[in-house]
Amino acid sequence: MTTPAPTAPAFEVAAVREDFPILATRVGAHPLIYLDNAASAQKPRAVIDAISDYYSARHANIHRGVHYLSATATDAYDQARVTVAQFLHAAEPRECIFVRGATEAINLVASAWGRANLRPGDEILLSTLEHHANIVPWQIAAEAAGAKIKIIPINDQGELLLDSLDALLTARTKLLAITHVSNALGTVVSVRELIRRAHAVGAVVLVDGAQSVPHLPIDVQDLDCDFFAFSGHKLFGPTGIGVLYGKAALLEKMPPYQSGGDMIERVTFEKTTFRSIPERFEAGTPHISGVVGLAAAIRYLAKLGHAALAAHEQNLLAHATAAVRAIPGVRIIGEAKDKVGVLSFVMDGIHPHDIATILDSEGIAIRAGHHCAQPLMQRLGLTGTARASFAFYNTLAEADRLAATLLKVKKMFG
Ligand code: ALA
Repeated sequence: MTTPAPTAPAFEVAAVREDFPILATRVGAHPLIYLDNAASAQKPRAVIDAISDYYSARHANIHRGVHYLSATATDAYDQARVTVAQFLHAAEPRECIFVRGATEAINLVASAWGRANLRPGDEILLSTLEHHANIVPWQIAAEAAGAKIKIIPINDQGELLLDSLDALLTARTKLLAITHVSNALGTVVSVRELIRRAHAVGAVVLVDGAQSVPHLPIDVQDLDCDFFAFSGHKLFGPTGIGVLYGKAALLEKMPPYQSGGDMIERVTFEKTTFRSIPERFEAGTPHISGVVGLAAAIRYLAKLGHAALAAHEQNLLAHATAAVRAIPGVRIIGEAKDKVGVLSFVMDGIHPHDIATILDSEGIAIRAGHHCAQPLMQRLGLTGTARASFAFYNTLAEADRLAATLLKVKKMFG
C-alpha cells in the first residue's frame, strides 16, 4: 500500500487577515495590497495587544527592582527568552541574546568574536547573495584584523555555486557568514550542507536568518550553525528587537560588545568583571516591550501552524510568478529551484521605481531598488529590481491584481 501524499492543512486566509488591523487600510480609492513583507511584515492584534497590555499593566525595569512590577516585567522578559529558544530549538535559553535586529546581531559577532579570533591572513567567506548587513560588518572586522574576504559565486538563477567551495574553503577560512534566504531573490540556501563543509575545515558559521524565519522552520541544533541572527519585525513582531543565537561555548569566550549596566558582575575603578551569557551581551535597559511583542508573535505563528502557512505561501508564490511571467517584457530575476516569499522582476524599458510608484497609486506596496544588495545587483548586471514579497495573509486575488496592474504599467509606457 502506498502512503497517501500529505495534504496541506486547511488555511482560512480571510479569517487570518482579520487578525491584522492594518490590512483594512485603504490607499485612496483602493484597498491596500501589502506586498513588501520582506522589508517589514505587519503585526497581528495578538502582538499589538501584548505590547499594550505590557505598558498598561506590567511595565517596570527588569533585573533591578524587588518590587511587584519589576518582578512581573522580569518574568515576562525571561519567559520570552524561553519562547525564542523553543522557536529556534536552541539547547538553552541563555544562548539567545536580545539585540535590536539581525543587523546588530551580525555587528555583535563581527565586533566581539572578530576582535578575539581574527588574525592577519585569516579568511572570511561570504556569498554574492548577501545583504549589506552581512557584508559591511565583516569588511570592517577584516580590515581591523588584516583578514581577507572571499565570495561564493552564484549562477544566473541566483543559486550558490557549491562546486566553488572546494577551492574557497581552506584551513585559513575562519568564518562563513551566509544568508539562509536571499532578501532580493528569495533563494533558499542549503545552509546545512554549507555548515557541514565549513566545519570540516574548522570554520565558524553565522547564518543570517532575517528572511528565513518568516517562512521556514528553524532548528539551530539540527543545522549545527554557530550563530543565527534574525529580526522581530520581519517575523510579525515589533521593530527594534531581534535575536542573536550563539552556541554557549562560543558566546562564553567572547568579550563584551557594548558595556554598561546589567552586564557586569563587579565594577571598581581599577577593574570590572562581566556577567555570563546572556546578560554579558545585553548592556543597559533592554527593549522589554519589544521582547514581549516578539514572544507574542512567535506564539501567534505557532497557533497557526507552520505547515499550513508554508503551503499557502508556496501556492501564492507559484501563482504570482506564473501571472507576472506571462506579461510580455517582464523578466523574473531569481529562478532558484528552492525559493520562498520573494518575486523580483524587471520590465523592459521601465525603471523599477516607476513600476513601484504606479503600483502604489493603485494601493499596491512593493519595494524597488537594489534591496541593500548592491554586489548581487552588480553580478546580475542590474541597478535594481521591482520586488513583491509575500506573507501568509496575502491572497491569490492580490497576486492577480499585481499582475493586472503590471499590465497597465506596460501599456502606460507603450
Ligand atoms: N532588508 C530589508 C529588505 O529586504 C529591509 O527590504
